[in-house]
Amino acid sequence: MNHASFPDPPSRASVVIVGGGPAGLLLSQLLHGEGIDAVVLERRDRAHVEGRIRAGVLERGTVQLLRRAGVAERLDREGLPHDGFTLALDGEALRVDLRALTGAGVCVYGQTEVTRDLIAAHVARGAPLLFGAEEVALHGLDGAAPSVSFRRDGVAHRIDCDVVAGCDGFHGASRAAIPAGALQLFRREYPFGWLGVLADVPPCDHELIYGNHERGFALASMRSPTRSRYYVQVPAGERVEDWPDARFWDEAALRLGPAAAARITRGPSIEKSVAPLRSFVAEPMRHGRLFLCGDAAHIVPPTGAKGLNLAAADVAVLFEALCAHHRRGDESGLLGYSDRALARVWQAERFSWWFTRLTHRFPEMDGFDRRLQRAEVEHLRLSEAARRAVAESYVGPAAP
Ligand code: RFL
Ligand code: PHB
Repeated sequence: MNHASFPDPPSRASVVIVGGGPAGLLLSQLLHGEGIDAVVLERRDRAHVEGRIRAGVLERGTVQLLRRAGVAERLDREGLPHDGFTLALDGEALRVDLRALTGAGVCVYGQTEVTRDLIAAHVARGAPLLFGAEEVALHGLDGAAPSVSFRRDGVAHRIDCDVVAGCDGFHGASRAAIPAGALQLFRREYPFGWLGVLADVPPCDHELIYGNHERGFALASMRSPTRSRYYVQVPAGERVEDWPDARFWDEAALRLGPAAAARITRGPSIEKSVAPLRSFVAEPMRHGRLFLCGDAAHIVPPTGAKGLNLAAADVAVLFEALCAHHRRGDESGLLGYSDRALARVWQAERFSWWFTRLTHRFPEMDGFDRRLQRAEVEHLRLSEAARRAVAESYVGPAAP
């Protein structure tokens, strides 16, 4: 693969960022804006990174951070402001009015678009974003002079730095570079995944619908007024080939209930994939000079739409700490990074776990559990305080 359109690696940088997903790209963009030199090392090529379909809901804090990074021009034009969402249990709908309950809403704008905007900004500025960086290895994390080595187009490179930001996702090299004894891992695997379909059809509603049906969870989401994203819960290990479009649409319509089903426009899928569901946290999120951000440190099931927003929240905390370190030699923010980030992470873990339990069908569930799910939704219907608590978690904290 020829990656020659991007610059040759420097031999030194203040910050080496491993991973060019949203966390790594956003951190790099913010640092360059403050005149702090950073290099992003991304294993895959640009087309692959820009083609991944993932999250769709941005919290207000994430939108504000993207504005601060100077990459929100298209987001502000094309992002869809949402003031609420609907919970549909066995066809009965309950709307959670985010705006009335919290004074805030969320923005629907695909992670794919966020990533494209960030890459375009890097290219426009000529910032070092190196695709095709293979065999990334981290060195000297315990000392004051860490470095990162890698191969690109068959050539070996090494970059010396002050700090390494591990933004390389759940399967990356950064977390794996921390000695096992130095990390505590917390995890929950769920016995199901989400089968997602993207289609160029108008959404069935102007807001998202989270459906809980006897046969399992379904979600009606969107990317634009002409592009829809739907999901249905499937058993772990399900194969996409077993889900021709007609089967998918039948299942989504059934689970979302008759009112939504009547408004669903079917069309050929342009993307179809299964994502596993898990909850995962690695503590602490710092080891010496390595700072983990985003999926490298934690995973939430997508139900609460928190994965991308948590990655952005980590980046906000690390960025602030790196600025203080760079400008004033103040290390306190870096030393406190893990505790500060984890406080937010566990709030999102709690909400995502709770929302998943409320809306999914677990294999071991019996009539008692099902009645509890119904009672929980009824509780939300009856109690504005309960709805407000859900709405506050969904829109996320106000940016500091
Ligand atoms: P990412 O996006 O995984 O980016 C990590 C980047 O690091 C690269 N990389 C390496 N680079 C160099 N050397 C290595 N050894 C490397 N190993 C990996 C990868 O190629 C990649 O470019 O992590 P980041 O930046 O922390 O961003 C987090 C979000 O992407 C993630 O939380 C969400 O997308 C999670 N998620 C979803 N979240 C939602 O809120 N709603 C969703 O609908 C939703 N759907 C999803 C998802 C995550 C998925 N994954 C990870 C399988 C659907 C899927 C399929
Ligand atoms: C999506 O549009 O991909 C999406 C929306 C809300 C979620 C998860 C995924 O909770």
